[in-house]
Amino acid sequence: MVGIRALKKIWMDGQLVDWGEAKVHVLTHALHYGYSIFEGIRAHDTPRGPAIFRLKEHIDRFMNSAKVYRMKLPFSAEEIERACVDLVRANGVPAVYLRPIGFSGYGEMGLDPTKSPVQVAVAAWEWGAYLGAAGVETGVRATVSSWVRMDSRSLPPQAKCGANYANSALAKMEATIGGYDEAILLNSSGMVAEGPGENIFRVKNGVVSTPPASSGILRGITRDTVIQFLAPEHVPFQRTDFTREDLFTADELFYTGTAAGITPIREVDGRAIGTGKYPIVQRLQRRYEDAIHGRDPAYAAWLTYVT
Ligand code: PPE
Repeated sequence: MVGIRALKKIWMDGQLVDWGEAKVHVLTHALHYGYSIFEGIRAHDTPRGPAIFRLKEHIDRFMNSAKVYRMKLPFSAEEIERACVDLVRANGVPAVYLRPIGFSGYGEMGLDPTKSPVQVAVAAWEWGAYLGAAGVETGVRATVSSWVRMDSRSLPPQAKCGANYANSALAKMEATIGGYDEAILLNSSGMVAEGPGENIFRVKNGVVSTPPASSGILRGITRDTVIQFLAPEHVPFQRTDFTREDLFTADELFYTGTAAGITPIREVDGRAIGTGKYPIVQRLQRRYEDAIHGRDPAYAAWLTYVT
């Protein structure tokens, strides 16, 4: 049972290999201890062919995740960027999600990952709306998780490490088993942090806010994109911590992420958010769609064309 439709190629350790040949051994170190770092990037169709959105920023974050974890990647940022471009071209599908991953490979078992070789791969697949196409239009139903977002003193959330996603998976499963679409995690101080795979924003009285990086979140690239949209939209903005009850009383709430795009939240733990209309979310969604599809020259520098 595979949900993903196989494309032609995967880039693995410096080469494009056939999809079915991108394999690892069962004693791959990262499979046991979660010692992997990864990225999620999207390519979209534009009038000038496929373009990868904010590739450089994603690969910069990838290199920083490796640095935090002392992972010596055998490829440079430029080589991994080129791998992403080559992969989109080789698969011939314009709209894909790209997943660069660095991990401790097959070598030694035991907790010191530096004893195993580091492998790097980039895969691409077609990934629709992360929280459902309807959710993007009408909003999703969220619940505040009983799981606390892991603290930066135990797992640094700004490094996109595979291990962080065990915490995310616990929250995600709890939400879906409870009949919700998605979770919202608080941090160990009880303030709102983020979703299992998304950042979160709040709109109140025309002001947009989002928790600061110090709240223990992944510093999302879509989060940064939305922040950069607010000045030209003439919407005031602040980075500030907010509480669970600030969620309930918001006029609009939304998730951001490469996978999720900009997805409004219509309900938190059975409380309807605002009036059920998303005027600011809709303006941001329009600007985002124009930017990623190459229709807004103001954001041309964010696109890497695959020609
Ligand atoms: N917080 C977390 C924990 C997170 O995983 C993501 C991305 C974000 C915030 C938003 O970051 P950015 O994509 O740079 O705007 N989550 C990725 C993986 C999702 C998955 O299920 O896999 C993603 O959206 O690509």
